Amino acid sequence: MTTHAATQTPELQAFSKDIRSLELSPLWERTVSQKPGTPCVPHHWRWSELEPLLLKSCELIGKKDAERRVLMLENPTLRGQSFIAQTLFTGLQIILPGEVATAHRHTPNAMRFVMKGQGAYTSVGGERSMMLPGDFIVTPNWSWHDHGNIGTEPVIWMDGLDSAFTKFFGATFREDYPTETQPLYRAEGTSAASYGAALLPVDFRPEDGPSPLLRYPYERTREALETLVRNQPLHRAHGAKLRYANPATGKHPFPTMAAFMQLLPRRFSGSAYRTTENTVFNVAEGSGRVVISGQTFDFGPHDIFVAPSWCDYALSAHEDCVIFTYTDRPAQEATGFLREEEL
Ligand code: GTQ
Ligand code: FE2
Repeated sequence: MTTHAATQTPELQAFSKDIRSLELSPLWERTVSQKPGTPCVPHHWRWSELEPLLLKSCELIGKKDAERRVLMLENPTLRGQSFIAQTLFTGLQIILPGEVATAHRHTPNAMRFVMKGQGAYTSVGGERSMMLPGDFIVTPNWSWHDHGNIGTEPVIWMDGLDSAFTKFFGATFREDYPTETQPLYRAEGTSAASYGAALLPVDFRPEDGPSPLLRYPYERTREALETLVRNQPLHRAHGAKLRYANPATGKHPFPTMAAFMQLLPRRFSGSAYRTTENTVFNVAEGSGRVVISGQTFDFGPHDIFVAPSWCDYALSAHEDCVIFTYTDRPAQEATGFLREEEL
């Protein structure tokens, strides 16, 4: 890299100092990084530590104390700032039997990845969807949403939001719904019937934006990957990997966030890869190892780890692994910033 250090004459020093009082700064003295990557670091959260803490939080925080019982996963470099990487929010939400997480809406888009427990539902835009482990669920921005647990066990899921984008743009808005839950005016399964069978309503005109399909059931994702692993060569770095698509457009489920599921067969040893995407991993099944920027993390089911932009990573599987990921890829594709390489 070339740097053009200006000769520091007394006159130039005085000049640089003087202009500061006018809120000006000389580009030739700037120190901000002009390289890929961010100050964020790779990090691993173990389920064995997360689950007891989530259960403990239920004793300490009642549903009346918090509209959502969520533990945020923060990058060690972003303490107190709510984000797991510069562009992504990750929270773990727990809801006990009988509880309701009241209806609201906000400009950030949200996704859920269900980790443990049955009996919870989410209502989005007048339609209720049950949430089963491994399901990927879409909450389009500005749509009313409330959650509830009508089962008999705690339910835990991961929330992924693009609130870093709304914060960056100064475009964060939120509203409470006037009542605890929203009225339901579409039968459960309507979104799946309309958009989830590789069919579309006859008068439907696709529009860019979040996916109209609200729930992507794990069963179908798992089966698709299983078939591909048996019948197709594996990608050197990613094994068998599929991306969740907006069925109306073929694009990503959100304008800002992409989501993926991959299957790494037992003993798979992936090659190294890096991308300018910030990537959050959630292990649906299996155990293995990931090396991110030289740091080794041995992971098991429900562990979460983050690979910030341009950190190289390599995945390997001790047993069959199914791994959910989400990233800021669509935003980087739209801007032309995205770069990736196999190493
Ligand atoms: O469930 O609506 O983790 O609004 C953060 C913000 C969850 C939610 C989060 C939210 C929600
Ligand atoms: Fe929300």
